[in-house]
Amino acid sequence: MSINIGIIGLPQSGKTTVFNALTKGKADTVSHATEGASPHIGVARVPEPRLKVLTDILHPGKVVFSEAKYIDIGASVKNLARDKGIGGQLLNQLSSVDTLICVVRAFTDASIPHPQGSLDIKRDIDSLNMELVFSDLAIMERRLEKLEISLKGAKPGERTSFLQEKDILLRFKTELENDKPLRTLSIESAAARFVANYQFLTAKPMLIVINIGEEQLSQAASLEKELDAQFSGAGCCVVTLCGKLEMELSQLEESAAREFRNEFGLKESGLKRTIKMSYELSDLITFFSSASNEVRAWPIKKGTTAQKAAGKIHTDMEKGFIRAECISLDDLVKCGGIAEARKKGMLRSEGKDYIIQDGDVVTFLFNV
Ligand SMILES: Nc1nc2c(ncn2[C@@H]2O[C@H](COP(=O)(O)OP(=O)(O)OP(=O)(O)O)[C@@H](O)[C@H]2O)c(=O)[nH]1
Ligand SMILES: [Mg+2]
Repeated sequence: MSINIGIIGLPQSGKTTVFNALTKGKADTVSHATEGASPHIGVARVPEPRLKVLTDILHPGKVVFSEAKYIDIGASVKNLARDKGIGGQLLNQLSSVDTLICVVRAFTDASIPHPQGSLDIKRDIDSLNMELVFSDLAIMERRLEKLEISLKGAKPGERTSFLQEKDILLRFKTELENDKPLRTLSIESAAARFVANYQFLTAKPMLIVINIGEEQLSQAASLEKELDAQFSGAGCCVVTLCGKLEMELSQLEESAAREFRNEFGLKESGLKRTIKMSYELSDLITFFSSASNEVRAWPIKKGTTAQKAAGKIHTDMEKGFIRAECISLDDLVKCGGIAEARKKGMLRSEGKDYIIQDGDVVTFLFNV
């Protein structure tokens, strides 16, 4: 499974720059993207220090990290600054992502005019949030109109489910009208099904990336703290990132980049944190597989069963699932190896309904 993260933001906020930094990409940031241009797509390796711990114990020939896919949707995001709101192709592209990254401009540069005429981080976050709310409200209204028509012609057996849907949509609508994004609500399972169906944008986790200039690096932490207090909440976090500098560093050899970072007093963690936060916001946990001389990190949704997790590696493993041999990374470290863990009886044998835990090291046994 790969996780899809869509990058949005006002024009000229640094979306493509941040995209390049995250994915070591080289997409053009000079020319404005044109209407109808195809989005930039790239992947980033998700930082996972536990793979090093695992490698030191198991000495595999190969180590594979989880990946996150980033999509710089580009051109059509211009809609965000206009009255017409999110629609058409942009809405389709946004609906299909798991998580949103919202790039907000904090850097100052006289040669790059701000589309709103002035720099105002909070105003820009508010207006992006509002666009997402409007988009969801429009979807709801369209669906409610259709439901009214369906209700008129409904057979007695169909009425209950239509009425239930209407009820849920009206409830969501009230919350949105009170500026409450759907991600902040605790939604019961019947309603959650509808949310998943409609792919509401405010139901998606969101990472707000504050794109600061080099000269703002010394205020990065305090700015992040201030905005975090105001805008973070359920499924939403804030991070500051020096997009332009990180993009330039991402194009350098690792050793040269390290030297540069030291000079700037720039911790690697800025970029890594952004990747990790966007990954974790997506409600994912990581388990590790170790087989045929390869250790690998796998992303799965919280609550995934052993049998379903096996299917992420290979469909045959899911179909022919027998059992999973599991151990937490902590226990494996204590034992010093798989063989020792087995001897000590620390290697658990789990059935198909076992819920995989973050940090489990798993070997699946299966029939072909
Ligand atoms: N000085 C400075 N310039 C930046 C920074 N981040 C981005 N820029 C510049 O701002 C301009 C726009 O950056 P992009 O990354 O293309 O922004 P965008 O949001 O993708 O723009 P559109 O796709 O046209 O909406 C480019 O000239 C960047 O080099 C920064 O931190 N400091
Ligand atoms: Mg761009």
